[in-house]
Amino acid sequence: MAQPRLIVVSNRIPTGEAPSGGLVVAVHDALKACGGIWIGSSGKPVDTPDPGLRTISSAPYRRLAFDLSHDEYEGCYLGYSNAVLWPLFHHRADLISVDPDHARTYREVNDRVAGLIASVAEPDDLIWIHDYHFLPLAAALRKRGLSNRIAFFLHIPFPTASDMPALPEQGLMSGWLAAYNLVGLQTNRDVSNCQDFLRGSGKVKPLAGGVMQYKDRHFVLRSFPIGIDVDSLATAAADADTAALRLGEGERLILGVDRLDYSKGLPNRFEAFGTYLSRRAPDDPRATLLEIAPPSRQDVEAYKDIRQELETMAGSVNGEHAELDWTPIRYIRRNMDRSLLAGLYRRAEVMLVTPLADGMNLVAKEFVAAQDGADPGVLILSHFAGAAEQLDAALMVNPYDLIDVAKAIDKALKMPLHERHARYLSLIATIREFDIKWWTDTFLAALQDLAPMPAQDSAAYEQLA
Ligand code: GDG
Repeated sequence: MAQPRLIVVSNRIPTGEAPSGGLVVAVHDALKACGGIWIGSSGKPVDTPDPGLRTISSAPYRRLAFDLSHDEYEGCYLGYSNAVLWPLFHHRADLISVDPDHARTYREVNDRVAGLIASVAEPDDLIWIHDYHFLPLAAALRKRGLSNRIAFFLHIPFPTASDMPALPEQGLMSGWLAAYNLVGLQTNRDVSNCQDFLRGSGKVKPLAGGVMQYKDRHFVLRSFPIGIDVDSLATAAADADTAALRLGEGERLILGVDRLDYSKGLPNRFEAFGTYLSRRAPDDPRATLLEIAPPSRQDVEAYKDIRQELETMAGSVNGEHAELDWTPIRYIRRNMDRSLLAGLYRRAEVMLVTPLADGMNLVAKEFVAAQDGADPGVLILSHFAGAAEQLDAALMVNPYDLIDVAKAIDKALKMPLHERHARYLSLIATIREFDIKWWTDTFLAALQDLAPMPAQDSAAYEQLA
């Protein structure tokens, strides 16, 4: 069967010549194979936005960007996407900042972007929309009469049915999702949360095999855990030069790598490491926690406090436990070169991945891919990372329980080679089987299997989009 053309929509598109990073490369490969178009925002807001799509490149597929005005960026991106949906979907309804103007701008931007997509889409194109910035996009496309096969993939967790009432627009959510042919989530836990919500909305009836009935039409809800490009990470890790990182004689390396985000549980991690240091036996070797946490979304209010909190916490742990020749926490608040990062994964004996909520967490998978199979390090993983559903051979922890994490650090540092090896073999087999190619292939095959959605009365979509 001929491959239909693919249109991918994501918040950002890579602007450079050579795309890097797992998802970007995977989408790039899929677009190269099917031919098609990648549409995304140009990033920062501009004073006089171009009303149309701007071509960034045309080969081997087209990359088209749309501009956001300052009001659109503030209301849609900072306001609704990152100060309402992101906290709510990460179970932090206490951090949401509700503003009806932001919700309206979010819907208006989605409607405008739908118009831009409709101007380039052809009837047989597969349309693949990424993430929470674009929940109403399919409804806005259907409103314009598009019957294409349209899929949505949510990279972050789906909220629980008890979190959802904090969203003033929750009444629209089932209609937004039902306008897609396929809704992909990271984990089975997300699918079950989404099903609970849809059932509770009274508008959607789950049928067998992930099929959902909404009014007189159907859509499919399934999990597709995202993976990584194992070989490229492993090669980068083996080739990297990390000599600049100097540790004392016998000093052990524990690593953390996260965007600076409250969902990643960084203060808990620093505190748990402090607890480990307090409980450590005097003759245990020294362990240093190297935390790399590049800042993100600094324009959103809730992100301002976390940096302050973390720096205070690092100072307090170091003040209590440092020696003249040892600083237990080294904290780098900067973006690190990808190959150096891969080398650090390989050098670390323990990796701490302790989010309070996370769609998947690619860092956990990258760490395993970077290991030397003959002498692998140990992954400590939060139950609340999506990756926990697949990577149960890691040392699983409750990030809220400081003593649990402290004990896991101690166990990881003392783990004999045969146990490290057995755990590594189980982890790497899963990561290899469900890699990034598996993810794009499986997702697109599932979408291609579905029938286009018959054009409906566009008035039904007017209230949603
Ligand atoms: C969202 C979901 C889901 C980090 N620091 C540096 C750096 N990184 C790279 C890592 C990794 C990526 O950024 C982070 O990915 P995560 O999956 O850990 O987290 P989010 O950014 O929150 O991503 C998440 C993901 O989407 C995919 O679906 O797993 O749950 O929240 O690749 O290596 N890269 C470089 N320098 C750094 O300092 N070069």
